[in-house]
Amino acid sequence: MNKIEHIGIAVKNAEASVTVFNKLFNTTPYKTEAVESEYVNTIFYQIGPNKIELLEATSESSAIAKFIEKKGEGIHHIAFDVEDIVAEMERLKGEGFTLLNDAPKKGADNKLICFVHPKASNGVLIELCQEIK
Ligand code: CMX
Repeated sequence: MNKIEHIGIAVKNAEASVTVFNKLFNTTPYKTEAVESEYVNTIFYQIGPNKIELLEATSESSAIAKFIEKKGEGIHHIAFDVEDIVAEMERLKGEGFTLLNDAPKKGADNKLICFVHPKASNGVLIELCQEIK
């Protein structure tokens, strides 16, 4: 794994949260993108070398809606940049981690992604991200 690619924060209401995070970061999002396959709206901030992704559910069946219902708003996942997502998935599988996708899928912000179940990583949901070149 190369570095943290972004940190995902689950929010109930994107519009209200953007008002807050704009003030906190003293900047505005560089991108918003709906990821229909995940039933989420995503909002990205660039803070120096770091990225923060706000996630708002667009359906009750979204993982974000379920997360907020169970745990409330807050940090949802940590995403790591990887060079070769397929190789990294194979490596993690071999180490006994449970992958939540059999194959990489298209995520927000031009990435191939795969999630790793939080039960295998001390309750932290991990996302692997490979930039689509
Ligand atoms: N971080 C830590 N723990 C989490 C979690 C998260 N983000 N989401 C759920 N959990 C917990 C649940 O609370 C549950 O805990 P308990 O067993 O103590 O009750 C446990 O993980 C397992 O829950 P589950 O019932 O097996 O599964 P859920 O229906 O809660 O789904 C998960 C959990 C991670 C499998 C599901 O959310 C998933 O597949 N996530 C990957 C996809 C995703 O998160 N998409 C949204 C973001 C998309 C994007 O970034 O673009």
